[in-house]
Amino acid sequence: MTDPQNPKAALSSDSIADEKLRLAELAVLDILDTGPEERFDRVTRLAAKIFDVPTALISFIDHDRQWFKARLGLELCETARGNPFCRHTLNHALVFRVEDTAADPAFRDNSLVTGYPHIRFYAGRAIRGPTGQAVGALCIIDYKPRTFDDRAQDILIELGALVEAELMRRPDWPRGAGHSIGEPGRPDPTGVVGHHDLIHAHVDRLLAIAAKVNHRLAILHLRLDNLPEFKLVYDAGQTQRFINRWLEDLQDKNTDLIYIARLSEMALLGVLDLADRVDDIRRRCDALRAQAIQTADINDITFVFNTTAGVSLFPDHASSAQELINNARLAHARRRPGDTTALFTPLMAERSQRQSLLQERFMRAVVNDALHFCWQPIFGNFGRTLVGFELLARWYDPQLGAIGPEEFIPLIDQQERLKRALVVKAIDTACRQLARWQTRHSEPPHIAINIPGSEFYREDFPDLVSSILGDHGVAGNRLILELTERSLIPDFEATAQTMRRLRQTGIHIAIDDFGSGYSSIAYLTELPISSVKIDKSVVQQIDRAAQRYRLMQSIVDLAHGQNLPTVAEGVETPAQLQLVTDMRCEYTQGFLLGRPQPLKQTDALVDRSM
Ligand code: G
Ligand code: MN
Repeated sequence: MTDPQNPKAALSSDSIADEKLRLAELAVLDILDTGPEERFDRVTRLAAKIFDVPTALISFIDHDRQWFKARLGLELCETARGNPFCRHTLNHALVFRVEDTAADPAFRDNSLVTGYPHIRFYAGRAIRGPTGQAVGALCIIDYKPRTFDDRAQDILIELGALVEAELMRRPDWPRGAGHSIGEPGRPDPTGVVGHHDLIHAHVDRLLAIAAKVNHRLAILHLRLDNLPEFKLVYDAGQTQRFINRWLEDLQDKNTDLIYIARLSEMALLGVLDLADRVDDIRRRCDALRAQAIQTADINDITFVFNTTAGVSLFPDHASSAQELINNARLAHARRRPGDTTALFTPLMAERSQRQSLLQERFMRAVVNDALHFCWQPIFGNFGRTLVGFELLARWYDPQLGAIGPEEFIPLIDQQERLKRALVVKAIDTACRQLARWQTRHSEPPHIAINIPGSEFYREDFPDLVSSILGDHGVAGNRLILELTERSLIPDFEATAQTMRRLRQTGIHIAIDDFGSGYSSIAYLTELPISSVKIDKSVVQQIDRAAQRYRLMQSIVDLAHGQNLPTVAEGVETPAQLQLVTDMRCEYTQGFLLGRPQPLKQTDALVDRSM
């Protein structure tokens, strides 16, 4: 007769085992030890009438007691929490019932059955707080056995929903100092199913209350940047305890920090009650971040967390927890280098939307092999001879149009596999073409390929290039690998070593975009490179700004001092072409002489010129 202890009917142990989370939820509701209220008494009266029972109760389960908010037909105002009726109810997804306690060995010896109030029949439905934690129960009790069918169960479930709705209707927040409603101490929340749903629901409730009392909230995405350092020294248990202590401490010291939770290993979510302040939000967040020094009594650990934060505001930036949390995370991800706290702006969302759209469509393009290459000719400045091409990756999306590498390369920066695929495809395309050209021309044009630093520095990169050259039966001496100065690491010895290994197969190396970044003379003097490509940001200004003209001239002279020829990139006007030629710059690549073009035109140009 006892409802079978069917594990499927019971809630997952995750959502009930965490007593601390449950109690935090109860604390938010702030209902314990409040006086009787008509809106709850109404439900117990209704239940008693519908089921024709002498007793109906609404109770909340504190850590050591069961406390009654509404009680009809019962003298007690609280009982010890250990009683099995409420324990089962809390654990039960639907309705927990015992139709006859005297016939049920699990209950017949219980003191609430053998003594006051002599329960013979019990049916209870868990009451959940806003984030889904079972905080209490609505139950009906009789002193004689009863049957309880599915229809009765449905009604009790509905009545329970009424109680829950009443609970939500309490505009009792925010309160004064020391009102901690967070749930810091949740052990390893990462990977707990539904954890983020709980957090969202919790924050949503805070938003609803804030809207009612006209308060502004700041949603913080806080990152513990140097947590890995801590974990190098301390084990998982110590780390967990330390962070919990730190979070509790943070809440104790900041009464306006009304919620804090761990979103993931490294990231925390904080909610600050700004009341009607908003002007000093960044200062307030920085102050909060600065409280990172913690001396925990666990093994006398002292540690300073380096934290960075992204912040979004309610109601300014969004109205749902989900969006606000996303916005705060976005603000964090898009903060300027060096900034420790960044406030969300709508522009960030726009950019990120375009980026996710691009990302998604780009992945599809890669899968469908829809990337292709264009060939931009490079000419000698003395005699206007065709000397080679730069192979440029292009992506044409039917909806978005042509998208240049400056936009799609950053999309794959974190995607090693895609980057490698793109590089292999470029080298393969170049070698295949060289193989064809070398059968027709004694002096085929050079082909230059852009190589990302992360690929270049891979241990097996020189071997990869050699093997592709071998596949097509071509020598390396017509291939130029372009490396931007930004992508090179300051370890000249390591860089030079890789370059020397590549040079052994005859491959040339060019420094690309020279003059656009932290141009180092050492790149030109200490590395075994073959040419220097001068960035278009320099070249395109030489006919307008004297200072750029002098910079260009210095770079050319510097390169010549090392016996390195130069390529002027981005030449668009005859005036620019004249000036770079006068400077004795050897080669030109730019729209004036040739745009990036498809292979067919490239082949025709080669056949005409060579
Ligand atoms: O930095 P890198 O050498 O990879 O630069 C090549 C890029 O520069 C290509 O995307 C190409 O389309 C672009 N480009 C080439 N010539 C010109 C030019 O004359 N003007 C402009 N604005 N861009 C050019
Ligand atoms: Mn290039």
